[in-house]
Amino acid sequence: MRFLTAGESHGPALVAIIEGFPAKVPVSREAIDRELARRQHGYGRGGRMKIEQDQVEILAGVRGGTTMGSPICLRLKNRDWARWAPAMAAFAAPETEMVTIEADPLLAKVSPVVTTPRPGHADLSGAFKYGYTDLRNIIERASARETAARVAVGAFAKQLLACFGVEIGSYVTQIGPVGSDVRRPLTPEEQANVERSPVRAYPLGLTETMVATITAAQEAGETLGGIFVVYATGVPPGLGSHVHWDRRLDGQLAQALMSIPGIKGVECGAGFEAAQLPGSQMHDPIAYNPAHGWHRGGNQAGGIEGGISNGQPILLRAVMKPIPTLYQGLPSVDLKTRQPRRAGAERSDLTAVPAAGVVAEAMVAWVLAVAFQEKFGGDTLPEMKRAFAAYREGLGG
Ligand code: EPS
Repeated sequence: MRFLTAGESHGPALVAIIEGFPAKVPVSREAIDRELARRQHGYGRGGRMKIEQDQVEILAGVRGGTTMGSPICLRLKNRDWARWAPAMAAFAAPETEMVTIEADPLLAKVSPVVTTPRPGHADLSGAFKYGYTDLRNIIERASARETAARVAVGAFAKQLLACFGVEIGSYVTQIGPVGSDVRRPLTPEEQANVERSPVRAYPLGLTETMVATITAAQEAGETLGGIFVVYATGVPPGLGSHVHWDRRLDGQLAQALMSIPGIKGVECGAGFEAAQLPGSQMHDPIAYNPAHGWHRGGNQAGGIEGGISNGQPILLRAVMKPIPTLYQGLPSVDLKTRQPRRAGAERSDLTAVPAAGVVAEAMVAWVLAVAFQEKFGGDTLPEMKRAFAAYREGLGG
């Protein structure tokens, strides 16, 4: 199973193709659109989120509300394309006139041609790699707008996993200097409350201070990063493998999270705190009783040992750096003149940590769905379910 996305931030649309997704999985448009709306939400998002109202169009692979086993093709239209068409057209020579942008209190127009790279963005390294002086060619695809397509793909993975009782959630534990160290799966009720927080915070009590910190950052012309937790419950033991480096589930999950724009670090379970713990406090005691089957005395491992899921919830944390587009403009050098020049502003977010948690859920869902299909095989959901039931029975509780 694999997926690809295509699309520029201000092109006509984002598309995704999912290949190898099992047949006969019930899917709903509402479930996909709900995930897309969650990604758009969050105090500190930029003006673009006021323009877009992401809704999925299914072009192939689904019939009558179930998957068909054929490639699934999705499209998300970019409403903003209407303004950008002259600058982004596929065949006509791009217009270099300033583009009037909407929904940004500080910017009225942006230039389609950008020659001063923003420190921290893909601009300069992309310019070196692809040989451009117009950074628009890099910015458009490096934009986190692409993560909308991933969220739509992840919604398919989530719906497959739900058939096996796997649920995935996330919450923000830190924005800038405000935060807590909580890292555990939430109850469905707690997770529902997180969705009501404008910064998707847990503990909920952090919300007000986080919102105030974002507002203060805006006034200071700054941006903020933060930390989120992403978890999966109901994961059976035996996903991933110890036998090869690229089959280790924790390695796959870390790669998937690091692939989200702005992510600079990932932890599994106790993560970096493990450095300070003696072995006796790190490793989760193993217990068994006939009534409850196998269980563990903690989850410092984050649900993965030896690169294999151990039946405990999967628990991951990731840190997102502050958004690299600052209205004050960071020190840089113009690519054409090679003279010092402050990087220009693009419409952007003050912080996108709440949205990054939703994207992380999609990526975790995808990795787990692939691991499920590897373990339980099959071209159809009923085949996977039979293999899953037989495996569960073999585990003996
Ligand atoms: C984003 C869309 C983008 C940005 C943001 C996230 O749209 P626009 O450039 O039109 O405002 O708001 O992207 C970035 C912060 C970035 O650095 O790329 C989205 O859909 O998430």
